Amino acid sequence: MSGFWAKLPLLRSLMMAHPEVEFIWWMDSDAVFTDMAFELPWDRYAAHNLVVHGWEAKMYEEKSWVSINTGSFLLRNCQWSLDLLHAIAPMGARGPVRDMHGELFAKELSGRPPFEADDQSALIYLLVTQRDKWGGKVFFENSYELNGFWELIVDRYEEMRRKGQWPLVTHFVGCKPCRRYADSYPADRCRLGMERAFNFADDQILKLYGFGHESLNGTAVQRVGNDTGGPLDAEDEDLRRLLHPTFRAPITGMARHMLYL
Ligand SMILES: [Mn+2]
Repeated sequence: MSGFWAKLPLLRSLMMAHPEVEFIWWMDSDAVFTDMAFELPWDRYAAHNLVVHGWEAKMYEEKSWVSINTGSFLLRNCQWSLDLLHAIAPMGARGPVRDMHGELFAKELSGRPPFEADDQSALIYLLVTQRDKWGGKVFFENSYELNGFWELIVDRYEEMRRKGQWPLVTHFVGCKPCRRYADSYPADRCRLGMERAFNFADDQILKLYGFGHESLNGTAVQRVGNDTGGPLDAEDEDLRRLLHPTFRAPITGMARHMLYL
């Protein structure tokens, strides 16, 4: 399978090769993590197998083709998920089948332009037409940006940083400057947005070392603190949240001394 459909066989292979892994997190190559301290609310998903960013009513009532986004989602490593991939895959066979399903999705899903079948539309179509079979195990997450649309985010990083509301993922949907799609965004706008997303996330790590970008629009970095020596020693709660849990135990007395060793 090619194009956006390649994720299906890849996910299947990963699930088969890693039975010890409970969840697979799919992230598109045009998506960036922009909150380095966020911890997923795993407990919330205990009874579900697929966690997508989106809105239930927008899918089942409006049948909107952007009711969910398949650029960043969680898939439980279980038979249900293998069955789901198996149910979607036939719609993506390259050639007449994929073209025919593209036309079907354009007719059945609201707002969808008539292009060849894509995995996102196929998933929505499957859920809309077979809700009883699959719907119960799908979690619609919209309490945080499991998938954040870049255009609504990249100009607001400074404001978000002030308010402490960081988007977990910034996804550059539609930034396809090499492909020259009619609906592609200007390459310069995409590139600056990506630069800003990277710098915004990078600053969260650099801060541990006492540095930060002068501006999110450029690569120049400046000193913002004096704690450049031992990031593991960081006192600041926000900084300590960035550490792997293994290193996050309360650092006092002897423990602190041992860390220095
Ligand atoms: Mn993408």
